[in-house]
Amino acid sequence: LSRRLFIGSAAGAAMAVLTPAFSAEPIKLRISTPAVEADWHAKMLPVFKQELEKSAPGQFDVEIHLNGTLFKQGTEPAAMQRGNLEMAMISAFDISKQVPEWSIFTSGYLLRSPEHQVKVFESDVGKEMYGLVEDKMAIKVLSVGYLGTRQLNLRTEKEVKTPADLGGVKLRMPGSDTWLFLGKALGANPLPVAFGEIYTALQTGAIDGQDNPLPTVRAAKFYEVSKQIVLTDHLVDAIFLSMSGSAWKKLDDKQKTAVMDAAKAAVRYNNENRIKEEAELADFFKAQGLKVYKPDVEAFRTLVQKTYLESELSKAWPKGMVDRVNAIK
Ligand code: KDO
Repeated sequence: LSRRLFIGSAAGAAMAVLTPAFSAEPIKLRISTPAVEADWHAKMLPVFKQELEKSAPGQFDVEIHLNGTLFKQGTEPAAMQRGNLEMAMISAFDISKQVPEWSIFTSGYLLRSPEHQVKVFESDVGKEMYGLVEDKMAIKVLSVGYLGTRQLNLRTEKEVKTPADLGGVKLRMPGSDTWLFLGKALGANPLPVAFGEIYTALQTGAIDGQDNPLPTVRAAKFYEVSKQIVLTDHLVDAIFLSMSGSAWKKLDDKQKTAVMDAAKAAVRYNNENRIKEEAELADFFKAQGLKVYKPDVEAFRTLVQKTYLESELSKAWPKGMVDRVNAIK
């Protein structure tokens, strides 16, 4: 109604441009993710929506698309860059395709814990690295969420103590070079498979195993088609709640603050719940009949760190960045 009142009035038209908060049409924010409904990074999206509705009533229309139904896993950054999607939760692996400096965060055994992850991204390191994403990708990172610590989950029974025990093991990884590199660094034979196809691939034996944090192994029910979980702790993984630069630029300052605060609230909800559940899940999987055990983590850490430091990937890491990340306590 308010919009119709502006029609034909020059002053009204100017006002409509200057004060987007009064626009009758809420700003559409479509979020696309491969996450399944029961996982914490999916459950945090309604929190984002509710928080935004509280602080900016009627100004946003948040649409949540799960299970990779709107955009396929890994295609979200390009969709945001083309203006076809407003928001997504992207990984360091997605980012490093366009910003090679970011492959530092795809490296196994660098970040030490969820607390370390938060501190790193709240520090100058985070500011600098987010700046690269804005400059090179025109994507605004709103906040970092803890996806969990990645572990191995196998349908085979052979015990895994060291990287050598993964020789010839067909380990599903998401479909990009940096992900496959991680699988290889662990000693396995990595195969690219989309997240939505893991369950069937485990069930049919197309793959021997996959890696994901324990809350995801529960939420996506991978444990139903697995015999063992090997607690390698190989990657303290992150998901970056992000907005396309073009959508971000259209917001006024108040709306930007509302979006940032809602993102922080959502991520806080994710982190608290995920960390709590992650600590309890080994018992749950054991009760489901799986073997759950720690391998020789030092053997994995030593090999993986060496492999990354000697790789082509590490040549793109900003100078001194590993030391700066390590120095954050
Ligand atoms: C996966 O495909 O293994 C992964 O964990 C990779 C993440 O970057 C992220 O895309 C995640 O899947 C999805 O959000 C589904 O949980």
